[in-house]
Amino acid sequence: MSELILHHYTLSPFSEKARAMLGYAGLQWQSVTVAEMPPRPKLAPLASGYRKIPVAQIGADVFCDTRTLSREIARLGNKPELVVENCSEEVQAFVREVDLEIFLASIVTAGNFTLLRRVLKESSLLDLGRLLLDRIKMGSKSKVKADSPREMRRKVAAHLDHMETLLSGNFLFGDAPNAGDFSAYHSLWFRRDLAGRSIAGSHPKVEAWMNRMQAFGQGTRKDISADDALEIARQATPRTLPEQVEQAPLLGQAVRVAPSDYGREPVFGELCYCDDRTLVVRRDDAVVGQIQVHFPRDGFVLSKAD
Ligand SMILES: N[C@@H](CCC(=O)N[C@@H](CS)C(=O)NCC(=O)O)C(=O)O
Repeated sequence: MSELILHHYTLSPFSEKARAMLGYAGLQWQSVTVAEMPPRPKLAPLASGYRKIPVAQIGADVFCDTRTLSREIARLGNKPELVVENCSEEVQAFVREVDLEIFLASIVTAGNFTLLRRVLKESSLLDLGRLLLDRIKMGSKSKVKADSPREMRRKVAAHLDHMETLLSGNFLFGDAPNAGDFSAYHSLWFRRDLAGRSIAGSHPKVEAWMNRMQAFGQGTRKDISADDALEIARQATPRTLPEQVEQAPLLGQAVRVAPSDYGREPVFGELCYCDDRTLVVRRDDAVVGQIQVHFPRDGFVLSKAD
């Protein structure tokens, strides 16, 4: 069993991206199911203010955003192609677009009765109302400019056409999958597998690719409780970080780190490591003791804490 714990929920596309990468890497992992919206009191000591899902944990180290999480999965499963920075410029540009613009357009335009029935299987009507309000509030504070529904539908259709042309081999960028495939997969999973929107007729190669992606499975999952995960963090010591080679301006100082797009709730702590890919913030938490919270550089804003 790897020490990796994934804090996630069933209906979350980015959690599905993480589950799919864990499957591709053939890992055994531990699972904590969290609520679809805050408050998440038992995740809070670990996530430290970061509100997006999924979050991964290895002992007293916490990984926010699937970009940092994928590095851990790549390391544990020896799959360097899962790390976006290890891929070509073309793949990196593709990932930037699909993980943000295409994701938002796919999710916002997916809604239908099939999806409603699926969501109501996981939660009550009252909870669904609360979830919608939560997401409207999150959207209103977002820095990402919202397109009209028509433009979003056009973007999704153009994206599917583009994928169909990319698929001359088994995967989007060749014979083996890489970070680009996993970024494209989760939004289409939401549309096809949750909302029941067929792509087989109009985009047969994309449909066959989705099936190939799903054939990797989700690895071997062992459910543990949120209390178990907290206890694991409490018992652990944060990992030794690589030697700091460049002098970063805020190193050793109290900082604030927050996503630059949506769900911009910040994490406060001491900046203990920084390179061109990663930021690590150290915190002393009343519940779990000392932890290190890891973020990607890309898509996060680092500033001095007020
Ligand atoms: N860039 C983030 C995006 C994560 C994301 O947007 N997650 C959604 C769920 S799929 C979320 O957190 N929604 C708000 C919530 O669940 O509270 C990543 O790669 O992990």
